[in-house]
Amino acid sequence: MARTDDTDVYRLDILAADLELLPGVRTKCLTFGGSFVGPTIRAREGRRVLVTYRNWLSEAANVHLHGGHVPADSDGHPMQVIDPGAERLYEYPNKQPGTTLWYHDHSHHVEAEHVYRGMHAFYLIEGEDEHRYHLPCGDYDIPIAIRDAQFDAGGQLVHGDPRERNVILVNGRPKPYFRVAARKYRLRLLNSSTLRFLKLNFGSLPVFQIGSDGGLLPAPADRTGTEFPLAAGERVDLVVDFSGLAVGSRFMLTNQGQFTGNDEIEQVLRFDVDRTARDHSRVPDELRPLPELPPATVNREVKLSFDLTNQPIGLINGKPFDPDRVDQRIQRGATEIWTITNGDAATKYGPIQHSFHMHMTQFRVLDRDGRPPLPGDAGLKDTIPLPPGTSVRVQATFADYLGRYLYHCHMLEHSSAGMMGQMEIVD
Ligand SMILES: [Cu+2]
Repeated sequence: MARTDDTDVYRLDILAADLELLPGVRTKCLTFGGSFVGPTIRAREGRRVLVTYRNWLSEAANVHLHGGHVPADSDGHPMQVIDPGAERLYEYPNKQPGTTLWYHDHSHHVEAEHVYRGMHAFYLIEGEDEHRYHLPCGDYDIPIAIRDAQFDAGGQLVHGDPRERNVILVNGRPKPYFRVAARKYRLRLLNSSTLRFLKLNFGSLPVFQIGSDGGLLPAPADRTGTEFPLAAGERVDLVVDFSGLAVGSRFMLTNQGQFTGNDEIEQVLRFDVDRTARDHSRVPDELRPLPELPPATVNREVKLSFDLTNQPIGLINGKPFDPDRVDQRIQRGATEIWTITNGDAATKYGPIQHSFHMHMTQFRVLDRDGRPPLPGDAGLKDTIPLPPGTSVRVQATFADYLGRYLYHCHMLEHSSAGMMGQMEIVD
């Protein structure tokens, strides 16, 4: 890493690595920087980051900064890949509120498999205002990536039937434990699964939601005792208070299983309280005000569905992704309302879940089927669940950059099968 006055400069390799995910077993992974999860990049609001990725794989790959407001040629468009042996420079201006982003592969048709096999990592932007809130920081600010996986008898990852993905990995480890002090922690949770919806549960521990995908909320929301549903790619930023637990006690974060039976509660991450610690952090009454919501001038309808006649084909407004086709032309600076619908309420396989992710900008959820947004829809969002047969209205402003960006289902096997559209920001 190098630093100049206004820029942090990194080099990272995209490479295969044999890693110990399960105890005593080497698993072949595809990685950023040789680890699973890849290295966390810590950026600061207003300070540029340049990353040059060299691809040591025998196949093309690329990098998408999920939730980042970045120039189009640094966005990891599926057709802008890094060929084997080549490298590519990505520019991240970090001109957006501080938040929890992640980066992952987005190469055409294979993003699901690449992410599944390990190409994902955190990218944290620290806001200029962040020190003011006295949130837990340093050793008490922990990014946690949660996802499922299937391993064969030899310990190798199987990218097959998602219902067989019966191992939950937390930062790349099954059922790990984390030693905590009896105090407040900031936990940044990411669902890094390619398909699975999580429903995370902290039981009776005091939990405050302080942020969502795109940054801090205007005020913390007391979500003690509520579940945290997270679609693949979604994040939630929490302050969790362990101070009521005695030293020596343990606490289990659980998930309500999606594929293994509705009533099964999976153990995700055990917290072992092993010490006390001073805690000057706070859950303040107020956090960062949300940006103004300018009036929208354009309305669009976007419908996600499958063509299940033969091999499933993912569709948006009836068409599979075509990199040579622009589906929505958007004036730079425009504010728009998109009504996004899940058209798969009743397929021959039953109702099918989708999610929605927009590149280039963060949006706000206005309503769901005319009703108020869900608790998880609060704040600035880039990824939301889209249950079968439902519609959600979101509002976004497309500022600063020109060029082609994507919107798609973030169940990555669905986007790999074509459930993606292309927008072009024009003057
Ligand atoms: Cu989908």
